[in-house]
Amino acid sequence: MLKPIFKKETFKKEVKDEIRRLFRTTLEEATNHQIYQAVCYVAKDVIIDNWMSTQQAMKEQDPKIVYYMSMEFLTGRYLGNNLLALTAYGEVKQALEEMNIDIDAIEDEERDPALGNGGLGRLAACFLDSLATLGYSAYGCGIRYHYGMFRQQIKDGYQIEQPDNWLEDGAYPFELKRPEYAKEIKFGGYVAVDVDKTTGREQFRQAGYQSVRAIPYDLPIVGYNNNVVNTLRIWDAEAINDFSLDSFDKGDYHKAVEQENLAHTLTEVLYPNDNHMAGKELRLRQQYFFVSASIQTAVQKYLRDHDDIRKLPEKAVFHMNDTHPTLTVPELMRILLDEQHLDWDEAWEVVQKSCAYTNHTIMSEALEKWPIELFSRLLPRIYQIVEEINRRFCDKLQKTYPQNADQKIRSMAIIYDGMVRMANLAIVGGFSVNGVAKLHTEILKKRELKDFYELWPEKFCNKTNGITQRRFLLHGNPLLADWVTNHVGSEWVTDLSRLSKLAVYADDEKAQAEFMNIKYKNKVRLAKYILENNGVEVDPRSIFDVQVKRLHEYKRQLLNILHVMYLYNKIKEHPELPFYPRTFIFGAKASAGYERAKKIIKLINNVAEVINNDTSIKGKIKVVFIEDYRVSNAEWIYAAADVSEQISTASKEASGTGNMKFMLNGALTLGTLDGANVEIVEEVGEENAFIFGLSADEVIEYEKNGGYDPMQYFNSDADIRNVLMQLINGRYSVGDMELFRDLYNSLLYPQGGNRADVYFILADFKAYAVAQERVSARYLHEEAWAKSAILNIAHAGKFSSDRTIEEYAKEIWKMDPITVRDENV
Ligand code: KOT
Repeated sequence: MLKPIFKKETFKKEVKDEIRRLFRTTLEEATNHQIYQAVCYVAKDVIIDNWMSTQQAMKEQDPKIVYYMSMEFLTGRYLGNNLLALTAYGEVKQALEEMNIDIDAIEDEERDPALGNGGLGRLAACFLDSLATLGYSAYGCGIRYHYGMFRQQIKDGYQIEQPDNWLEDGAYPFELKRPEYAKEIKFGGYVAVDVDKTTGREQFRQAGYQSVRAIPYDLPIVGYNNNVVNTLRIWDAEAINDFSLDSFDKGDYHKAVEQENLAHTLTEVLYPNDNHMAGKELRLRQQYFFVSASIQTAVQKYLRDHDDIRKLPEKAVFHMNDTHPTLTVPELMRILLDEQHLDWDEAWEVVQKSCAYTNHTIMSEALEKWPIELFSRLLPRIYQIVEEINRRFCDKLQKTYPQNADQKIRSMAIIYDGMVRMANLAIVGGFSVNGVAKLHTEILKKRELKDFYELWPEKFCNKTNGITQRRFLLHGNPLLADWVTNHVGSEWVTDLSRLSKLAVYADDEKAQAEFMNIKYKNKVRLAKYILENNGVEVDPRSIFDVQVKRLHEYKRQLLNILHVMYLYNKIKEHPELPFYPRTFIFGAKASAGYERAKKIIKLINNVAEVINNDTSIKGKIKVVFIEDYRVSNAEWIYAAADVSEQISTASKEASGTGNMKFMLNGALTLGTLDGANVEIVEEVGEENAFIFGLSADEVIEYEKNGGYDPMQYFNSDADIRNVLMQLINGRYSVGDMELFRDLYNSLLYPQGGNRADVYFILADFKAYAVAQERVSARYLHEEAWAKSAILNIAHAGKFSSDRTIEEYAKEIWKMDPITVRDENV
């Protein structure tokens, strides 16, 4: 129900009052940024009421709580979404219009909180949205990085990283600092043992440590139209003793300086690596910092209202978003043993019943392992506990597999070969392991985690990822959202399965024309953005063919751009052949140290430069690299896409979630049978997508046998050979034959221990080109295209994160929702 404060006249007055209070100025004098802040604070007032009501309801109903532990929450902007969730967006938009203010311009004043890299962090944000909307009690637990994902600039075709100072105003309008809930986090030192004189029990404690104070900042997560406001709690670090005289007196000056520095660097920056492990000491510190603060808080909260700590699993579950928060397992053990004085078996039972783990990738370079030396130096007591967990687990393996214990220990031990293996710790320490799409979970069970699956089949399950329709349709594509509502009613906003009712309109000419018209308008909107931000003019009547995601070799942006080069050659050779104009749109950040990925960005930009300036092809192809791809511009990009490029090497993309966002916005998938693409095609039918390339089984089979020979393709296929030669003949590098030689070499020759063409680009090239021809052919028949697009939307229901979260809640977390009363009625 709309809160009275959002009634237009009241709202206008509130905004003006807020501007006066905050900035001592008038609406007429205020900048857009000041108006944005004022609107946030007006909304925040309402949100805080609901926030408190939610806390009250939790007290009364005492639900089980899920703690979603994640190093990344890629929320994107809050204002628009919060207004939508409060069902106040329309009213606020109108009120602003009456004050001559455009709501888009106000929303545009908000910095994107970019506290994540890509899919994994965005998934966490979608999950929080769904948890609140479904009424589950949840805390997101993470880190308040001062600098999130870097801002990307393209200069001379190269990626330049600029710091993302999202807190430049000093604070974020929707956050609340909660110093009263601060926690102390200890690093280093040694483990001291005291013996209790009466019981004879050994008591362990960390001594000689350095510590920092963890300060929580709470961000409200507003459920859709249900008065629920959950909390995303991100932790910042402050020094515990700022240069007290005391330290000087005790000669502890050095320690004081160190603690100050430690606090300062701890939360400074997000590691910008996607699907890659940063084996840096600071990263491990970050992990323990937010895990310890969160687990201490959760235990304390539980004990406020309950007395038996052994029943913690009835009221709390800790979900580990990949292995990054795996220290949850030993940290909870530590608290139960050292602070709650449970014995080992009791403590272990509590831990095993309250921890669950999601695996998001099988890429070997992402597998987290830490050298014992570093781990035990930084976290001596935690290491001791991990060692004991490992000792008991290896004992169990010895007993269970007397015949082949050595082999089992080699693959399953937590500590092995001088390293602590975090995935193994997460699996042993919890009751649940899940993959993020059917194919991915099968690969985990049959290959990556085969031994664990054989030991504990009951721990394994699949939870196919999802996305929130409230951000990626309702907010990102208002024209299509209205159109959908006109056809199936508005219930899809909280029940995406309602979209299936659209299927009857797939053959309806009027519906098809309306859909194509909406798509066209969204393409105009994006074309304008591209012109303003990239200075490239694109034709909204051309096919918008889009690949936006992190830049990684396994995602194969290189396959896409090589194909563009091939098409361009064809058009130059045969200008007389009909060709439906195509705009190839790329957006991708490469990790700062990932040289080959950065080279691919440079190649895309150089190819764009050549093709976009060649008037002889009459604009048949345009290539655009959208700078600084991020959540806020992503919403517009999905809305405008015709073709969704999901072309990873089969078996490598665990799920993908961009694929779902495109589908929901009526784009057709051009992809391999990888990750969730498999399920997308299962839902919509292969005839409404363009599937090509090696299957996961085929890729895995090749890999078992040492790869394949790309040289065969090079030698036997003139098209492929021509394109590859253009990488080293200066065609796209103003004569510089070396610029792209590494890319060329990577496709044809073994490289530093790697096979040639690890990602099977040449093996899939022709199949991809043929699939692209099918795309062009289909687009010639506008009705056929519109029909497939409408069917994609109609079959996107499964891919709501609401469905995913219901599955987690029922099958893993075993939780029930709460209800929060509307204070207005
Ligand atoms: C791994 C290490 C560091 C940072 C990120 C990762 C990571 C990201 N691992 N998997 N992902 C992606 O997670 C998404 C959400 O489940 C998947 O859709 C996607 O396929 C993964 O690559």
